[in-house]
Amino acid sequence: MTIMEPRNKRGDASDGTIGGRLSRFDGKLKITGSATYALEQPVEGLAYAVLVQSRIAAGRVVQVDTTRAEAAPGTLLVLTPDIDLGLKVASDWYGNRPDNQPYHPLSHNVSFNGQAVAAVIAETLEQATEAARLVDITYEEGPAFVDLDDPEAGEGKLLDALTVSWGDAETALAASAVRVEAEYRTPREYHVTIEPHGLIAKWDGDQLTIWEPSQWTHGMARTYAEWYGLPPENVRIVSPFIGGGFGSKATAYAYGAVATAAARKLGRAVKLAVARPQTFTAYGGRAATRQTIALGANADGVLQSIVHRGASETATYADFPEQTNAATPLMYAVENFSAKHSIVPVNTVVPGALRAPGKNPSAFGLESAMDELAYAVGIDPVELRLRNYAEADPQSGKPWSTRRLREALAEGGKAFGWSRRSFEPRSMRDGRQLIGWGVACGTFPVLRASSEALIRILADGSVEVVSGAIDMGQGTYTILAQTAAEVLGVPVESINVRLGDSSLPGATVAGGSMLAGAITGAVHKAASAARDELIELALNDSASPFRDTGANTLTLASGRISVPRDGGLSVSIPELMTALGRDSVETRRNTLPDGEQGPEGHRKAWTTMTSIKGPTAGEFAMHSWCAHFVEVKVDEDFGTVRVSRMVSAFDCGRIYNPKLTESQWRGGIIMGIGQALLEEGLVDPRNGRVINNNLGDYLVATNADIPPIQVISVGIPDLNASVLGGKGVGEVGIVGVAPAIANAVYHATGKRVRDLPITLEKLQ
Ligand code: MCN
Ligand code: MOS
Repeated sequence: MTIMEPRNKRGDASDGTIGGRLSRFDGKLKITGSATYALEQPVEGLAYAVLVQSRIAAGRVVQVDTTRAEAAPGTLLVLTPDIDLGLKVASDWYGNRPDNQPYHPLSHNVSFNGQAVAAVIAETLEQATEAARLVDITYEEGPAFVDLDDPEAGEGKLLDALTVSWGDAETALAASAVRVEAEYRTPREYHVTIEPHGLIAKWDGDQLTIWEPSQWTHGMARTYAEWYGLPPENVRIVSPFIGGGFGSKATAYAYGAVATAAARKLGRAVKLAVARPQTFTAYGGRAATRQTIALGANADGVLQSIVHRGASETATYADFPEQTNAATPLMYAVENFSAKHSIVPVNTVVPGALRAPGKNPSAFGLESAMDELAYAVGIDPVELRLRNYAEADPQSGKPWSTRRLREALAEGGKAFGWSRRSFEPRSMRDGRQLIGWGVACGTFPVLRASSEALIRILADGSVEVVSGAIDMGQGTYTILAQTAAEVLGVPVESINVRLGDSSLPGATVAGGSMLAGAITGAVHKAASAARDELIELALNDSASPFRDTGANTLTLASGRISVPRDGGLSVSIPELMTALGRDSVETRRNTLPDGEQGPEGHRKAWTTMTSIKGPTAGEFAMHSWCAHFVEVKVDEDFGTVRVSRMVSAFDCGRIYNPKLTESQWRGGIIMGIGQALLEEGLVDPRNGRVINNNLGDYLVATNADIPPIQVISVGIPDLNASVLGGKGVGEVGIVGVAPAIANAVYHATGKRVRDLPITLEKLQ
């Protein structure tokens, strides 16, 4: 899908380059309803699939009686675990694949309440919904653990790869003059994207087309292809617009296998919309976590030791660690350190990545603990953080590539008015409202991956930018147009960006806050090559009007090619293309390292996580940083907490589009406010069912919960982090918000809430 309307009325040419504050090109299409989402694709002859989810937490499906469902009007097919779908297990994110193992998305083994166990396909959605109700399933129930704290679930599995230690943490802790130790907890949390999940699947022979919202068209296409034993190019994922993903739309799930298998069996296109309640178990949200942090410091608050023990829940059938010690070793200089993380299998769908996985709960623990230490020592929480400032990465020992966290604390604190804060809890009030001011820091690693892009300069002077990367609202369309406009010297209005299709050039996942860096790098490279080629043609082609100018160099600006001297020849791109007799100049470039060239290397790079480089892969430690300053008002009588003001300062390197970046930061902060005060997946202890599985009962922050949020950029270009000097933006905003709020609530009330969300009963 080409965004045909990149016309930003306020945008002039200078605004259209990198650093310009353009509005999102897709914004108007989305809010006016003209963006066609996956499930709105007009596909002929659709049949409708509805999932049947298990009602027990653990056990076996012993019998599925489909008689009543099959007899219902409109039923075309009922899929059960007894019907062989002929699928094979696909490889994991790193491309590892067990040999020839069969895969059935509807299993006899039930590992969690809400697991897909059957599906009905019918002529209409209503008929399929009714027939799904008539599928009679007999279960044999087994024992289930539904809670991270179930004593039967045990201590879990210690993950050696997540153990971090240096010095002698236990001894140094025992010898420390000041010690604080506490347990911090976060509940199950969910993505609740406004666009729910689902797909339309259509087979043409052995070609499979899937319209499905996707954070990673190439990665998801690989999974589908492997399920069906097809060459990768036979599967096409189409995903031009996405109504939010937050980590939940990066992989293909069981329901995708159900819909594609049903479409193949029926020889008809099938639409499967995962209903909102089903989204709570059709894929995993953020795992519940608990962690104990002990900080040892001297009397001046200088850290001597950190001892950290954390655990997160996982599924009984697969592992996903929500790493509680992801931020702990990075934030502060400390000579003695020990952190371990375990996963505890319970009967849940396997948890998944949700905006800033790991870093988020990790920062909740550490940044709450630092506030506790500030009060134990009796020094200001900002001052405490500065006294323990890490001048290099304490874990890897490498220098920071850039780390402007000191500046973030200074600028954020200044804008907030932190110096006017009184230290004592319960010392600030506004009538019956207790006022509290809290601070906390956050971080997110710079991950790097390769991508590919195609640039086409057309005869009419317009330019196409083409990639299989996606835009789920974060701004990819817009920043790629800005990148191409800058390199090619054409107005941003004449650039069309085409994204969201696995048949287009390869791109890494829109995850780990790395897509912007990866794909602007590829577009920059392809556009530079296109510019060079155009100038080369202008200088050397026998039909070029520049042949007689004697020029040996030309410039490309404002859509014109010119001899760079006063009065020198200047022609527009269309004039030149006409003279040259060309329809287009086309370049395709990738940013793969040499070892990953060749078709297999390409495929691996785009479709697996193997080529992703971590924050310390090179000479430096590279991360984004932030400092959040929060004011809360707590009603003394009712215990209700409102966030009344926020200032957050960020170091994300160079910012490609400040307007979009500010939205990203605010979006993360708003999710953080919801996490701090509202969000909590509630599980019925009797049967493992997610009770609040809808937008009415699973509370997320709404406009009324959100105060003015000032965001400040303190970053400087970091050319180690990416070609254009930017670091990741999309996730860091949420990291540290919840502890900043918890710290503000402590300052307001004198009550330390260590388990999220901070609800009024915890303040009684
Ligand atoms: N950007 C910038 N300058 C930079 C880096 C980024 O201007 N130096 C801006 C650009 O507008 C870019 C956006 O920030 O499009 C995000 O860039 P980046 O940090 O690279 O993140 P990704 O493009 O990889 O997007 C994924 C990231 C993640 S992992 C989650 S989770 C998340 C997020 O983005 N989910 C989102 N932001 C979201 N925003 C929306 N609207 N919806 C989601 O589901
Ligand atoms: Mo983001 S949770 O890495 O998609």
